[in-house]
Amino acid sequence: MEIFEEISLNLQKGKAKAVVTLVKDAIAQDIPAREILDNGLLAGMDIVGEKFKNNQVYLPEVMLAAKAMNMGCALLKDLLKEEGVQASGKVCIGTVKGDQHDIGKNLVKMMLEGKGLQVVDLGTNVPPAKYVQAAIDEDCSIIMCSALLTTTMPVMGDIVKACEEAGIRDKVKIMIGGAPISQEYCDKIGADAYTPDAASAAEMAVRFCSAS
Ligand code: B12
Repeated sequence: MEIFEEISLNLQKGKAKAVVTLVKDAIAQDIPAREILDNGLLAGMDIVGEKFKNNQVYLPEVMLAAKAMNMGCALLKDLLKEEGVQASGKVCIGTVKGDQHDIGKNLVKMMLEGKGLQVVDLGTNVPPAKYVQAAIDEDCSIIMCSALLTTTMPVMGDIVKACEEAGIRDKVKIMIGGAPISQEYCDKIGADAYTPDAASAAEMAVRFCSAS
């Protein structure tokens, strides 16, 4: 069986130890980290997501798969860092209040660090005031918000308003993302940018940091 398929299958079964071993094997075979991520880990997580939607797997299985995903991703962290000129700048990132999904946020964080940006990770379930405080205290040029639930998306609008009320809206860019988010939603709440994946999120962040 191809190694990507083995990673995907073990991730779907929530076998974190096997995923870690396989990812290490793939790295040892000089397979690019990006391919291990896209064709192994993310491919497996896509299938889990589809099965969860169709009630073919339930929450405990998804939690185990998510743990395996995060452990596999951690091994790729340094390898995803890009060679060459590194950007500079500081951003804070978090998953919005009411939302515990952090796999996407962690991937975005990894890509940002890979580009040389400093990242303040606020974790999950982050209320608007905490983003604002972090941006002020840590002097961040970008606030990055992740949401995976349609019920928590509106918190992103609250974050835009909280920045306005704190008088920092012209000093920070606000970027939003997560599976249910779209460019249309970004425009609607007055955020500065939406991108659909972690790599494009990091590219956009670098552009904002170099312009500021
Ligand atoms: C894993 C998972 C979980 C895990 C999360 C574990 C963890 N540590 O993250 C657990 C089991 C805990 C979980 C719980 C729940 N989940 Co859930 N979960 C998922 C699942 C299967 C995968 C999500 C994921 O990690 N995808 C992989 C990552 C890499 O993708 P991503 O997050 O979209 O991130 C990418 C981009 O969006 C982007 N991005 C992400 N963030 C940002 C931020 C910025 C600034 C930018 C620019 C880009 C960006 O870059 C990333 C990489 O390319 C999805 C199904 C799906 N298809 O999305 C459901 C899903 C999101 N969950 C769902 C639900 C309903 C729930 C629960 C309410 C279930 C329940 N009954 O309790 C709870 C909610 C808990 C809570 N309060 O948050 C629904 C949401 C439906 C909706 N319309 O809102 C989904 C869509 C499943 C479904 N189809 O029903 N879940």
